Amino acid sequence: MQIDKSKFPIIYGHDPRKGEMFQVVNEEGEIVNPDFMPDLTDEQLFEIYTWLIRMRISDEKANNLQRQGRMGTYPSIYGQEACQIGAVWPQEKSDWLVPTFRENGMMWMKGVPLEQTYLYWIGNEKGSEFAEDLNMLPVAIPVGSHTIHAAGIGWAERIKGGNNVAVCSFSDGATSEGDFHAAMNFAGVFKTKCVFFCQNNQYAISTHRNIQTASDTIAEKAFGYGLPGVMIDGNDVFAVIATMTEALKLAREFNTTTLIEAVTYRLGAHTTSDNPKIYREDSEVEEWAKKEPLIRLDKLLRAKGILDDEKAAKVEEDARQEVSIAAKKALEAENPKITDMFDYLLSETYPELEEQKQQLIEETNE
Ligand SMILES: Cc1ncc(C[n+]2csc(CCOP(=O)(O)OP(=O)(O)O)c2C)c(N)n1
Repeated sequence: MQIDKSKFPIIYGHDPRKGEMFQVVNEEGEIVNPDFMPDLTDEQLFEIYTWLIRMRISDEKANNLQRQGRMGTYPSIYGQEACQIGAVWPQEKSDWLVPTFRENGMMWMKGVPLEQTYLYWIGNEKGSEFAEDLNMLPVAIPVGSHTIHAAGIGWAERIKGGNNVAVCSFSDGATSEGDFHAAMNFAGVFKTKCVFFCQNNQYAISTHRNIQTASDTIAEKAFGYGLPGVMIDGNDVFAVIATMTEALKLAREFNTTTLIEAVTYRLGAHTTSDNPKIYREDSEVEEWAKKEPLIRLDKLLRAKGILDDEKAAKVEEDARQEVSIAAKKALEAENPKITDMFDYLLSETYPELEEQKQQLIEETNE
């Protein structure tokens, strides 16, 4: 079926090759593209604000837990919350989320309780045991590897005549991996029901985006695979929601995968093991900090009379309490048994593995 491109004005109306970047609300909190402002009630706008605060405080808590030696490691989403919210907000519950390791906020919105995400980063496998009805894959640590899984799911959905879309989230560094290119090629050839959502947060650990790829934008890589690509302001939650809404529709109705490049910035460290001061200037961070997603959302909501100091203080207080409870639950959770690694790795065991398991039991008295 021929796509009527005029029905997808964000995706087909903004060409990354011309340097065009889609935005709805600017850094000052002004709606600069009113035709594209998602149709949201005041309650929904407030809910989006609340999510942003909850994510920010949960992030701060995780960093603190790691510094106190109570969490193994943690990848911060500080500064990337608009992407985290906007990528999930328009999804149907039955759509798939195929996340990389920096999607703690997306996973929370998708339905993973926060304490479970904390458990994951504490090192407890229960952190990956999701509810049966949650169409979500576990966190992918190998960079870019999950793009292939997403393409497969999107293909299966098409073959089954299903209506669900596989949303795959990753960052700029993943687009330099072979898996990403195989997945994009597959998505183009086999017309999969996917959205590839790239949070270009400017760094792959210490490698800046400019030395990551020679292409001017990440979005334009889509064209080589016969797919649409669009570059958007990833710090503008409304741009992300509007674009993701269109991309989901394009996948659902026309089996066409969009590559969205959401331009954002990782304000924190790569993970708690990283010291970004070694490879980037404070002045660069300060410049990006002016563009972060909360400032403009706060301004917009206050201008609309939806937010004031009292309401903001209450949202923060509630979030702190909620996050504290989640952390307590995660810290008090039972440790997995050491033999779990044998019991849950393969569906069927074999003699050598059983031998190793017995040896471990004897050595550890577990
Ligand atoms: C295949 C593979 N190579 C290397 C690593 C080590 N590693 C972990 S995160 C990372 C950088 C990823 O950068 P990017 O995709 O931009 O994601 P970001 O961390 O910025 O969210 C690397 C190289 C890995 N996990 N997997």
